[in-house]
Amino acid sequence: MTLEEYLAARRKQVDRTLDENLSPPDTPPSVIHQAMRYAVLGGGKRIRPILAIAAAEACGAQIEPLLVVCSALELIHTYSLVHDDLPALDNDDLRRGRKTTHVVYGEAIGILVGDALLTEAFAWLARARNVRAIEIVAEAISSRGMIGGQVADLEGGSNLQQLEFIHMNKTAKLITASVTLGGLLADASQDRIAALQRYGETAGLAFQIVDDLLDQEQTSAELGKTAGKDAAQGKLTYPAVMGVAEARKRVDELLKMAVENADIIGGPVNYLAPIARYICERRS
Ligand code: GRG
Repeated sequence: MTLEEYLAARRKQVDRTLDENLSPPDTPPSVIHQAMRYAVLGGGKRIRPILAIAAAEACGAQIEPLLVVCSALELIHTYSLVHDDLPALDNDDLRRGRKTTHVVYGEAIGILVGDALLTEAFAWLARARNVRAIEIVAEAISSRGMIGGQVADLEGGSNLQQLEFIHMNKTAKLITASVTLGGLLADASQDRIAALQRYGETAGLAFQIVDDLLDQEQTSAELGKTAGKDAAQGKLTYPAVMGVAEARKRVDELLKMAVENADIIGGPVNYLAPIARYICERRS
């Protein structure tokens, strides 16, 4: 299977899992369930659940029983996008090529959709009956992880160290938790879990540097979200701090480390290295 075929097949499985496990749109009160489905089912690369599935697969697991647990990561990611787009934060009206959830359903429902998705995610994660797996994900998105990164981003920064703190926490920790979750679900050895963590940290940081580069290189239509926001908001980004060429070089260095760790993990079906390349070479 080529990487494109692999990503398309896994995306289809994740989309089907999300559709089948989210409450039907007529569940009372229907507005919240319609809005949750609008937020989650409207596209997206599904990279976090795919990374968890790919990690579990590389460590020898059968993936079908793990789809619900891995898809919980997409609920968490979507909650962060819905809340990030709210007027109090980024105040954005375009996401995944469509109007943002609060623009369609109103701000109050936008807030509650995020809350409901986060809660639903932990109900799905609990199906793994694996307390360590739940703890790893919770820690990654806590005030010492994703939320902390978002707060540091709001406060702004002026140097590379602050920028790396924001990117590691806001983006890389959930990506690292995704691959670690896959390893834990597959009962992987400590050595493999450690390699998955290093893979997640390097591929996760590269993911956000590429996001910074795309924000200034691509159009809103190509990205499906508002482009050029970082510069407009005077945000600290990798290209702003070190220039485009150095930022690309840093992505290449991180990719090399991610691929080395993917190779350590091994396994007969291991798409982690090509997924890291895709993360670094993507155009949206
Ligand atoms: C506001 C709760 C809250 C958290 C804020 C993750 C985050 C932290 C905010 C979301 C906005 C943002 C710029 C996040 C950085 C991570 C990132 C690059 C998100 C976009 O992820 P993709 O490219 O999006 O995977 P798709 O649409 O493909 O799922």
